[in-house]
Amino acid sequence: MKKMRYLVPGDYMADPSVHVFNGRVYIYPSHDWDSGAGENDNGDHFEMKDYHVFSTDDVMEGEVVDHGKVLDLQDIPWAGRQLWDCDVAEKDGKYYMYFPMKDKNDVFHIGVAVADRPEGPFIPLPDPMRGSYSIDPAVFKEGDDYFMYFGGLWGGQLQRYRDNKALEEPHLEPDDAPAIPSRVVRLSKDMLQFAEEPRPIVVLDPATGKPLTAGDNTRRFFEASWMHKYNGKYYFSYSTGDTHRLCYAIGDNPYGPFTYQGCILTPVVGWTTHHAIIEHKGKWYLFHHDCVPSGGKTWLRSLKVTELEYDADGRIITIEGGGTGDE
Ligand code: FUB
Repeated sequence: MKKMRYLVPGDYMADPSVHVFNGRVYIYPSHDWDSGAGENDNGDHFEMKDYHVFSTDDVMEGEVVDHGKVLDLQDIPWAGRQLWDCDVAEKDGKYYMYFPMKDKNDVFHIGVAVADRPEGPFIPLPDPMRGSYSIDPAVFKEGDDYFMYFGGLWGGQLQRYRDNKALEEPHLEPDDAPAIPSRVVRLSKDMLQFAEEPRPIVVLDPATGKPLTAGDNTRRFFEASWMHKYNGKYYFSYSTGDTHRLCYAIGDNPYGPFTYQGCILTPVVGWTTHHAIIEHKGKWYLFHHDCVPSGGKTWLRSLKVTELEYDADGRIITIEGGGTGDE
């Protein structure tokens, strides 16, 4: 049985984004709470309203420090509701938090908040990033460039956009059409805007060389993008949403295309699954969440970590999540 650790047993934290800054591991989760909102496919039950930051110098055994509340929805000028999965990037000693939130018209955009230290506090900009939409930003640094991966279906609103334009009618593609893709965009030098039009992330079927289809819901992208690099290859990983798996695909550069490889984590207890992968002190870790401590309440998720391993060919060894996918 693989060793798993719950990182914040006293509270409900989900959607981890994790980075090593100045040699220390910093964790940026969503902060779940029991708002009483009814559960639906729109995700109204995820009514989060603030962020905390956590840090540790030893992922499996060390003390996990709660740096307290670092950003509150009521301090964000364009706020409507729902602070979902955020991420943080460092450039020239400043820390940039990217967070998805619905505006006053209930449309998701991605905002930026800036801090002088990785543990915040983060000061929000008055407006969201121009041209931003949907959810789940994850930022990856490559040389002097920073790439943001983002997007999520259903409640994450990605089906409302095509070619970066809002559609009159949201479209979920027919089963045999290419799946709706995650997006990637290079950030501007000041880290506050997109430097280009977002591009689709294409995940190819290794057997046919063609994009995965919308009906292939045990393998196609749904939400929760993450990017990491291993042995010179780019590993794009994501949740399959309604089939509750974390999967990955490998490419030769940050834009892709990526070729589908397999499952990182089988379903956990709870509907959503979400993750971050980092290396620290020579070991690799998978941060994720499940709903075991809340007794299966899908809107009250708990942060977990376990070691992640590769085989000799660079394939990630699948980890059992402990759920069935039917919870
Ligand atoms: O936490 C709200 C949403 O649930 C996230 O944005 C998704 O990735 C899923 O984990």
